[in-house]
Amino acid sequence: MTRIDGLVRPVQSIGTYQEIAALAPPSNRWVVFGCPLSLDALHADSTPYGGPESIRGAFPYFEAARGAEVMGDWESGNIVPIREMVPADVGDLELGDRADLESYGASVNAVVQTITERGGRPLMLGGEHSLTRFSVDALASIGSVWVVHLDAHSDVEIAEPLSPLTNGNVMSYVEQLSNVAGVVHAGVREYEFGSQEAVVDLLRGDAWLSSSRFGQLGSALSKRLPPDAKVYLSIDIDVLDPGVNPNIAWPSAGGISVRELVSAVADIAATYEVIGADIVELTAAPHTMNLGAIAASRLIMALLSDGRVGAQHGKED
Ligand SMILES: [Mn+2]
Repeated sequence: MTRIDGLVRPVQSIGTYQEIAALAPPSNRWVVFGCPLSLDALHADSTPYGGPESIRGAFPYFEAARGAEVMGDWESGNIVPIREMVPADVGDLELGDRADLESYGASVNAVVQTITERGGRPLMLGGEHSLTRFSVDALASIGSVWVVHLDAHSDVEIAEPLSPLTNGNVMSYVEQLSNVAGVVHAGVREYEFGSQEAVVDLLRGDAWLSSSRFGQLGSALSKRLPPDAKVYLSIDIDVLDPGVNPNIAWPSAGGISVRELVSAVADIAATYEVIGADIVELTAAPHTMNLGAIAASRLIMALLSDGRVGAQHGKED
């Protein structure tokens, strides 16, 4: 029996709540877990720990199904059996008395390892982007993985040696993991500061798509990734324009639309074997509708359906 301290049953679950010790999902079924952790002081005018709860609260779809057999998606035109999409939800990893990121991260690692050992696919809802390092590291038994990173910020640190892990340099840590074949980044639009040589190297790297080039992600991936690539998708919800998602710590204007993001995620999920994912950096919005959580619920539908839901119908490349 697996025992992971700190997993608690959420008020509302996405799919079927299961204790992780009893987890036995059908093969490749998604398994949701929440990480209500924020170490970022800039989560100022919102509740920093409320991301996972907000996403679950904004996810109405399986309640809406009420015993229906299938669901039709206007965007893709696809009709999908609902039972194939319903994930297990093992709850939220509470901070409890953990003192630091490393000990919380060790629990994230244990949750992801347990999910993959039981044949499931982990979907982490956050919370801190820094936790992606622990989630990807825990996939080592699956073999080599490509990370697709969607974010307003590069999340790399160009100075050496690296500072301790934060949500601002997490991709520098992810790139160093021995099971990571490569990282492709898209949606980036914030500024980079550093030495002439380091900034030139970073901005001319061909694994980077700025926000205005986000629509080229599909072709950029097909040039770099083998067709049988295993993909881990890390979505920092601040990749969306802050006009459609203000519930974040580091807003950056000039972002992409919900439709562009959902469609890109659906395309990736339909094209590659997505073995795990995270949707991170969402904060709660106590006094307003949580727009980022509403967007996240559609991203989750694209993932749960392996891209059968959310891609734009009749789209031209
Ligand atoms: Mn980030």
